[in-house]
Amino acid sequence: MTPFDFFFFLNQLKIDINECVTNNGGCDVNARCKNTIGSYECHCKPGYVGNGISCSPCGENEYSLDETTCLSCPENSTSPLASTSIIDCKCISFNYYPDELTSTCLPCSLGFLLDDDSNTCTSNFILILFYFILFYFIYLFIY
Ligand SMILES: [Ca+2]
Repeated sequence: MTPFDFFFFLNQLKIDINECVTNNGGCDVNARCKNTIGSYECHCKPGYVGNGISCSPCGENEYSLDETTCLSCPENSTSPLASTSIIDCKCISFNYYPDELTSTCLPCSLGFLLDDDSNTCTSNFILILFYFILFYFIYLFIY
């Protein structure tokens, strides 16, 4: 048996060290260590990007579907650090609702207020009255 044959024999036995057992295999704390035969791999967790040895969270207004790219949330929406889905992007400001057609956040129309469910705008009588009086006085002021 030559040395080559011996190593071939060892390889056939699939003798492997599980590097992931100690110190997460040297992967980032925000990475998953995957043991393989003869080696190991580091993959950043969802919401984080990097090479696995070093992983950074996607920022506010961003989310990631894989470990390579942070994607931007739709216009007028924001998300917590290390978000993993576009669902984590919530409308940013007062009176903005999520519009399914454009997949963005749009402001409620004049005289409409955002419902408690944060999904729909409903006409508001007091607000309409307020705008009516306001425009009336602007009209009186101008003419
Ligand atoms: Ca291994």
